[in-house]
Amino acid sequence: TPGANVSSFTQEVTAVNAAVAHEAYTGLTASPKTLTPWLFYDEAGSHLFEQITVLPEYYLTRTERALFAAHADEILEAAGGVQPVTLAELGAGTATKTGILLAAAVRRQASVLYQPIDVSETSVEEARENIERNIPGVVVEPQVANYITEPIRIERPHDARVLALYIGSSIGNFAPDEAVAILRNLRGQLQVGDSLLLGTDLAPGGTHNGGKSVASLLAAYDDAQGVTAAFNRNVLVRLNRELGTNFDLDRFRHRARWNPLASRIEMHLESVGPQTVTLPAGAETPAVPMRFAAGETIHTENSYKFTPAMIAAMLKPACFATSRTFMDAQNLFAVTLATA
Ligand code: AVJ
Repeated sequence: TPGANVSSFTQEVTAVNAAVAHEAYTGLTASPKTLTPWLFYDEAGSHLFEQITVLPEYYLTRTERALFAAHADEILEAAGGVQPVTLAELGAGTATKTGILLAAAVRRQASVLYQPIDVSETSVEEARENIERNIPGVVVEPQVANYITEPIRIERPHDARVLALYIGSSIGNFAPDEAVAILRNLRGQLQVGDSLLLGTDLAPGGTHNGGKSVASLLAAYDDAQGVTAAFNRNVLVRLNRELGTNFDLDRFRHRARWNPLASRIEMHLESVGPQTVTLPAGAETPAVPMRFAAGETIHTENSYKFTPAMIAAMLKPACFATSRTFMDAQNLFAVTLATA
């Protein structure tokens, strides 16, 4: 009935609001102040991220796409062999790069089931439209889920082998122990013979790496056009709109830092002076005045950068065996194929 639809929509919206309120309250009353990166991806933030992926400084997306283009057939051959495959993607977004792999899959079998899983309903619907329009033979079954907090289910039509995709350096948002937990959880859905394709950004310096300096890495997270700055600040726009906070956007600066000990880029929003921002009372939380000292930051994102040893150290405890690693000529980015 229409009534049932309205109420399930309302429940969903309420659940998202509650999660946003919870994250804002716990993160902003902590010391140091933090916000979780999934808060970036409202409609405006998802759009800004799409813009980031085509920036000249942001080499990640185009480098990974080139690796897919060069090795798609090899990847599908290794993942499928004589059996059909189904592709399931964690954090699929709009799935712009996945098309290359799906096109390779439909060259090998008449029909391919593609299962994109993402928190953003608008993104997976866009993925479905693009893929079904452009790649005949692919059937898209989107799943709207937070793969960190909610169980996922992967379908296996006609005993197909699963090729799970966790690409785009999405895993880089998580600390090493969380990353292993995510991979273990995924491994629990897979059977022996299934595969994982993992996309990771590579660390600067080091013997594995000729082509990446800390400066070029920082530029990828602090671009000349200010798109990444807008993406970072958008989280404050979102909190102002959804929770009624009164962040003054002109009083927080975008900062990107390289943390060599943790091997990660950190994004922060830095208070330009002393100021107080109010977080209004929520259902279960009182109104809180948040005081910022000059130069104090909200830590909004970690983006881990890997060495080959770090990639192996993440896959092994999750019970995946590395079968192939593909890197570009400059060793900017790695795509690792592993078997369950
Ligand atoms: C979507 C997590 C892979 O870490 O490079 C881009 C997000 N943040 N610019 C990344 C992001 C700033 C991106 N990931």
